[in-house]
Amino acid sequence: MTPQAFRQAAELLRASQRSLIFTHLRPDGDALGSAFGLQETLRRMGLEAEVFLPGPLPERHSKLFSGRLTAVAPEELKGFDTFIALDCANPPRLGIPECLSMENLRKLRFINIDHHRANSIDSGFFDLVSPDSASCCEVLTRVFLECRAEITPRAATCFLAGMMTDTGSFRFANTGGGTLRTAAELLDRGAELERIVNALFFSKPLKQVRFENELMSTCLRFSAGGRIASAFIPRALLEKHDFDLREDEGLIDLLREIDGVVIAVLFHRGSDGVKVSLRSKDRAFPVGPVARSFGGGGHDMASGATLDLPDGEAEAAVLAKLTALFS
Ligand SMILES: [Mn+2]
Repeated sequence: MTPQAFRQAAELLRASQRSLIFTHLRPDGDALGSAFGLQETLRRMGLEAEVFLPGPLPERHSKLFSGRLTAVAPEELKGFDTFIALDCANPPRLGIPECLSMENLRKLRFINIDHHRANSIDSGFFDLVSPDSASCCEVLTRVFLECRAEITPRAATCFLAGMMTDTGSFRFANTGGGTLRTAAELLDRGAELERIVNALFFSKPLKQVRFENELMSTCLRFSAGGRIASAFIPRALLEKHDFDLREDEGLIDLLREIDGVVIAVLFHRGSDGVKVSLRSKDRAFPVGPVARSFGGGGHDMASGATLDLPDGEAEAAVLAKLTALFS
């Protein structure tokens, strides 16, 4: 990605008058940090910008991010000149309400900014997809650094929160030198690290701790001589602890952090089949191809799929493919 592409993105953003910002369904820290950091930065430029998020925010995110629209009536679209999609790899994941329709949104200046290599949105106006960046927040920060826009402490906090979310606080392999340099610029601009860490990492609800303890003591199993750790999350356990899986992005790390484990696997029954999440700690044992063989997707180190099979069969099929990687 050339500096010109970042500058061009900045010019187009500056030329907006009133932007409507969308991100992906079930937004994570990167999606929310991108949306609210961009909103703050555009407003600081004297421009108007609204973030649209239909669903509720997870508790820990509401400690960092606020000020969103939960609905936009079709007639209100006339008030916007720019539609911005952030951190979203494909159109269905934007979760556009039927009443607005993608067709109508495409009539606005449509700016698509993302870091997913497989981004398939194709805005028809301007796409900035930078797979070299570890997060969408890193892309946006580079855009604003490139054009020397003012990044307020509030925006810097949003962007750093997103960068930390998508890099596992700079532990994942996507962390590059550029990631850390960009993060350093945000700290210099007043990003509140302590607030981010307390909100995102030191605020686990007690019911979640109790749920995790029982999961680990009753459902953990090992395959391939301890190199695969897996757990099938029983629905009864979720109900017992009143725990919603959507509240959690880091559950699989309980398995990944175990010494000797190379691949971590979590199963649970969703509305359309058995959901499996896969994480690898070693590039020599990629989990992307395994997920794709079951119709799923993702990359070498993190992937997932949905299997239309009974619980036990789904679990056995996935573990058999994974075990074969070690033979
Ligand atoms: Mn992201």
